[in-house]
Amino acid sequence: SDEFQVDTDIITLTRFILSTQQKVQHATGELTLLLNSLQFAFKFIANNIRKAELVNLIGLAGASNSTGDAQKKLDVIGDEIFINAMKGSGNVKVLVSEEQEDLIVFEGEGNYAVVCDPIDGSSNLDAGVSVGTIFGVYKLLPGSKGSIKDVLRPGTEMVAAGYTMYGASAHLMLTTGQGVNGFTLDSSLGEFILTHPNLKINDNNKQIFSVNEGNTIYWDAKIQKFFQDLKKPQIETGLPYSARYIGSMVADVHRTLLYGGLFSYPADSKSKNGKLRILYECFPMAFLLEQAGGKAVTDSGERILELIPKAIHDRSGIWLGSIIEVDKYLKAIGKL
Ligand code: P6P
Repeated sequence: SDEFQVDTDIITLTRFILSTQQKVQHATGELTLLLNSLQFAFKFIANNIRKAELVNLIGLAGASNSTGDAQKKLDVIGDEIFINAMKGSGNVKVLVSEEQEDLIVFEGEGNYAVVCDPIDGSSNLDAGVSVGTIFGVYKLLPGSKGSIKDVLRPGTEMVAAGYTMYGASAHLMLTTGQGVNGFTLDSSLGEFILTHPNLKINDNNKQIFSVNEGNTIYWDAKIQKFFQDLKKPQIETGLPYSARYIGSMVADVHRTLLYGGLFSYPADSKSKNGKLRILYECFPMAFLLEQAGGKAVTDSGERILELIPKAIHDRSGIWLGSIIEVDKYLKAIGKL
């Protein structure tokens, strides 16, 4: 027949947020407004990443960011887009960005603090690897006028977190503390559409580990042994684990959320506190994994979300994935 299936009742991110807002007691609609400003930033960044290959935005911008990494033009553009979107939202008071040495305090009466890595994994951009924006949201502390105290807090106090991965399409994975929901950008509509409702991590013992084995000689002996053991035939399956490592946290975590397995970036003798940043890489990913029925711990087996950063660019070792996989690590270090 010449008829074609049209879903005339799609759930956009805006509609989804409004529906969840109605369920949250005393919701003022402010978080809804903030999430709409966030989604604008994601659409604008996605648009620029798409164009990057065409107008050759990729390539060194000359400057270097607060943590000394060589900065790519898209990093600069992503950071500016994000800062302007948060400033324009009218309800963000404090902003921490991986690209900014110090936190930014906006004028106005905003009630939220946002932490973000505007383009995480950007060193892979030239290779066409999926990169992403990672973000977390805190409500300002009671009576706060906006200061560093609003963000040097445990991840358990975040009210929202997630990432948008810019791959074949843009995928937004979002939690506001009631589970994880995934949205895919329909660029012809300019809307994020709900495509992964109430996402739960695949915990069917999918034996994948994801770590940069180039750091093996820098790991402590227990961690070296842990990964050596994963490479042997496992009791449950008679097979060794598969190794999958992209080197872009958003892409590696996205695969872990959808397929299961274990992702890790341990601290080592080269990076004593680990490489990934607590506020805008570890916390948002840990929040998502826990809300999807997974787990996220530090090298010593503590819950990532209970860390309290001392400085806005502090780092931590991190192990995240399905409970069954993270528990194997906890057993290996005698925490279970
Ligand atoms: P390595 C990308 O630069 C990043 O910050 C994360 O996205 C990624 O997980 C990690 O660093 C990769 O680091 O040392 O394995 O190249």
